[in-house]
Parts: sequence; C-alpha cells; structure tokens
Amino acid sequence: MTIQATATLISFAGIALMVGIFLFVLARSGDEAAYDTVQPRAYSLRKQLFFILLAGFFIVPALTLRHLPYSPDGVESTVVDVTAHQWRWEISQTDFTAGESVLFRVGSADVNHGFAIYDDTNRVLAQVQAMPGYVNEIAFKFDDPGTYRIMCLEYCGLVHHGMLAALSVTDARETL
Ligand SMILES: [Cu+2]
Repeated sequence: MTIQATATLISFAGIALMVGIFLFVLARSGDEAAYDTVQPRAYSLRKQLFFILLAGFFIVPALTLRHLPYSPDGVESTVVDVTAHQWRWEISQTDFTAGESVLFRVGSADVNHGFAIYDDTNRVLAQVQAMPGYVNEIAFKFDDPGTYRIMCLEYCGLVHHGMLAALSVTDARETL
C-alpha cells in the first residue's frame, strides 16, 4: 500500500471515529445526569486527552519527519538531476528498469516550474516544485515498465505547454 493510500485510510478511520462519537453524544443527549457527577469525570478525561495529544504531536513527527523524503522500501535510490528551463527539461538519466527507485533532485535555471510524472493515461503519479536557487527532492519507484511522461505543472510562460519529456522504463528481465 502506498503512503498516500495509508494516509487516506487513516483519515477515513479518524473521520468515522468522529462521526461515531458525534452520533453517540447525539443519541445520549436526551438522558439527564447530575452535573456534579459528570463534570469531574469529563474534566479528568479532558486532561488525559490533552497529554495524549501533546505526546502524539511530538512523537509522531519525531519518528516520521526525519525519514523524508521517503525512499520506497528503504532501497538505495538512483539519483537523477533535473533542471527546468523555459521551456525544456534537462534530465541526467531517462532510462530505468521496472522496480527501480529513483531520487529526482529538481531545480530550475530560470523561473518556477512544476516537475510532474504522468503515466500513459495522463494520471499524475508524483510532482514537485522546480524552483530557482533550490533543489527539491522527490523519490519515486517505477513499478511498471512503460513510457512515463514529464510535463510542467506550473504555468511558466508562453511555451509552458511545450515542456514535455519522457522516461522509459523497461522490464527488468529484458535487460538481463
Ligand atoms: Cu510550465
């Protein structure tokens, strides 16, 4: 499962939990209870929740953020330098094998561009900003052989639409 799919799943689980709590409170809203007995319990729960959230805000980022950018499967990546120009791509390597993990190091020689990888049905698979003066990294694993298209995803002037390139991914077995 991809990181995006996992994040989506966790988000939906969180939303479902919130909806569940809301419906539970709604269903119980008609029940009356003495305020004096409910208040201390609610306040103690609130205090516990505060510390759980506080711990979560430090622990989760500490464990996850230092791995960015995520390298798929933790495999050593092929490093590819990408420089965007008005209006073309300069890419240090365009031929890969299926299953290869690639770390694109993306910069720009002039203005802001968007480096976006598309599959053959023109679906965006990954994208990162190409900015002058910065090198932005994006890790991508080419699972399937085929031709992947590179298109500029940020309007950068007159021939923005002409900023096209292709990456060729061959089956690992063919190259043996
Ligand atoms: Cu552009």
